[in-house]
Amino acid sequence: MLLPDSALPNNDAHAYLSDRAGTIERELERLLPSDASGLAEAMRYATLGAGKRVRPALVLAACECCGAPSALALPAACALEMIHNYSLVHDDLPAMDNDDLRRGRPTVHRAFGEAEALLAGDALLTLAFEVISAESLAAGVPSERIVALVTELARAAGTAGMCGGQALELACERSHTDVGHAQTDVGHDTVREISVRKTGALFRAAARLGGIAAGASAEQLTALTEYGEAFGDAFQITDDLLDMGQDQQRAALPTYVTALGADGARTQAAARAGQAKTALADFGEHAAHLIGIMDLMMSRQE
Ligand code: GRG
Repeated sequence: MLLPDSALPNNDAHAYLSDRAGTIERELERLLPSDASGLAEAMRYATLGAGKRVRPALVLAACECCGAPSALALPAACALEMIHNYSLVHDDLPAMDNDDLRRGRPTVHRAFGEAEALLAGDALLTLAFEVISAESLAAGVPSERIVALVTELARAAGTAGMCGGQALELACERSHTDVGHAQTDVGHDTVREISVRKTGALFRAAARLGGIAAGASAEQLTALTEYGEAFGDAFQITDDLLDMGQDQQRAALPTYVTALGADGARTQAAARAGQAKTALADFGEHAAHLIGIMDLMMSRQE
């Protein structure tokens, strides 16, 4: 059950995020398959019990910001989190980043095998679209809004968004390896293009999905879009700063830190976080949770 949307103080983003993460966890638990198959087990392992749940919390907060109950946006929030988790499973595979650990435990392919990890990712992506359509209908979201939600999610996850960004990063990585250049040669524009699509598209979609589920006006949706885009930039730059010098494999990838330097990246992150918050000015105190989550992400240490 969702807490009544007004039950949490506006100024405590940590409490808000933790409460909404609990709601999302319980709903994911219900929505994921629970049969005895290895596929269901791998999907649950990939999704449950870890993760900050930032994207789905943003979906709920954006819906509330527009004055609608967050229950209307819960299916879209869970669908977005399923897509995020599928992307992590596939990103960890040997053909991509070849990671052994994710969220402090063995990656899905390490725990279940490569073919099983591929299928678990595929099944999470597919389930996301079942959930955002069928569960939104069951929650009482009008059908024209559901069409817009499905379109939004598909665009964010596909060629124009996350998959396209990942492909661009791969191409960039390979061309630089082929000609023997260091990744430090990759400029800010390319880093930004990769980041906006690979990471930013899901944050942009998070803010917009909440607005669409709520029936936001065109002006409200524009403001939420600006917030989501700026949030995505600030989040990725902060991530690059946190990753700085942490992982030799990641050091081969172009980042905001290699493109701007650490000080330049910090300045840029702060500027984009400020723009995210300013974009919500017309919502007044209804935007407090969205603003609080932005601040929380800027101060995170992992
Ligand atoms: C394989 C189709 C395909 C896409 C992969 C998004 C992506 C593209 C890969 C994820 C790898 C990565 C480290 C991306 C940067 C974005 C990012 C910081 C993801 C981690 O998000 P958090 O911090 O993770 O929200 P949790 O674990 O909290 O959910």
